[in-house]
Amino acid sequence: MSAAAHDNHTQPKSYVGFDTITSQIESRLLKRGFQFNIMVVGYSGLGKSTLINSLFSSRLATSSGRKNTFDPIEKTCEIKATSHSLIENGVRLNINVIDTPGFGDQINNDKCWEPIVKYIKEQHSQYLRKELTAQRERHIPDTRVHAVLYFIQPNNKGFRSLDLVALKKFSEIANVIPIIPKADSLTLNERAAFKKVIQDEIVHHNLNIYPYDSEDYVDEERQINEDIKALMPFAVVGSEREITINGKTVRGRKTRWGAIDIEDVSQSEFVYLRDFLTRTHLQDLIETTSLVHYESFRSKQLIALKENASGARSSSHMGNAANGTAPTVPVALTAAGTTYQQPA
Ligand SMILES: Nc1nc2c(ncn2[C@@H]2O[C@H](COP(=O)(O)OP(=O)(O)OP(=O)(O)O)[C@@H](O)[C@H]2O)c(=O)[nH]1
Ligand SMILES: [Mg+2]
Repeated sequence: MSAAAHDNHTQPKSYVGFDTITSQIESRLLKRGFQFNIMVVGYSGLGKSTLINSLFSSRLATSSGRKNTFDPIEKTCEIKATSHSLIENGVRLNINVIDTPGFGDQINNDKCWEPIVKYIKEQHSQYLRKELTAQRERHIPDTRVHAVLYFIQPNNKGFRSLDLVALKKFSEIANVIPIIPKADSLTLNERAAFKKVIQDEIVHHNLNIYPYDSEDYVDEERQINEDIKALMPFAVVGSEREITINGKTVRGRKTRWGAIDIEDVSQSEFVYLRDFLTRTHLQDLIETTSLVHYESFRSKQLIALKENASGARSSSHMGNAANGTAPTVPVALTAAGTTYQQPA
């Protein structure tokens, strides 16, 4: 584009009214509501359900893993999605909480990340199939996973080998946010040291943790992302209970060392995580899922389809991706058997 075309700003002589487009968009979006799909992954009992409930100040998740050592171990990592609708000041947020009980519970955990990867890809695949139909819906229901909260055991050591493999796999296909849960089990010094170990391992193993750099970001957004990266992994304390501290009722926990208000930033980074997920990056998480992760899945699938189609033009059931016709049954998109339950 030439510089002249770029600078050609004209102020209408009288008020036209197209500046209302932002409120027109707002009212349309408000009517539709927003969809946010959040997944929690980590060993049983690390406080996944408690944190989700604390984050959205609602009862969205119940503990679904093993309650005691006598309970049978699930055969595989099962995936359970539940839907909820939250309304705040007229804004409706539909949340799918995707729980992954059984992760890391097996004697051999070699492949326990597999059903999770399959689930994430399957949501992309479903979306793509709907996009490719001749009469596609105006609003394709979005079940793509927008954020994966990955819980690291607060053991003061570092990643286990399963964590490393799982994080590598998940971060290639979704926005991964590492969490140190039950931060009250570490002293402040231990917590700082543990965070440093994790941050170094993330760099050392080249894990692509959200948020990512993008040319589209302005300086301010870049700075926020730098600050977030310096803070990660969020060392949080979760609680669904209310306790009284100095005459004030707060959500907190009573520990051996005293009472903790989970929103007290000197003791828990819960507020930083909540602000990050809801106040600063909610839209970016949704957008990045669509523009980065889904896009990469989509282009790989379409290239594969095109190659298949050119390799077997005579095959009657394949479409021709090159001339834009979608196959009746895109072979590359057919669902592999999964063990998850769809939200109601
Ligand atoms: N000390 C401490 N305990 C916590 C914290 N968060 C949760 N808990 C407790 O840890 C136990 C397990 O919490 P859940 O939220 O059920 O853990 P989960 O990861 O969802 O467990 P599964 O669903 O079994 O995989 C409960 O007794 C919680 O009260 C925390 O921040 N600190
Ligand atoms: Mg749970």
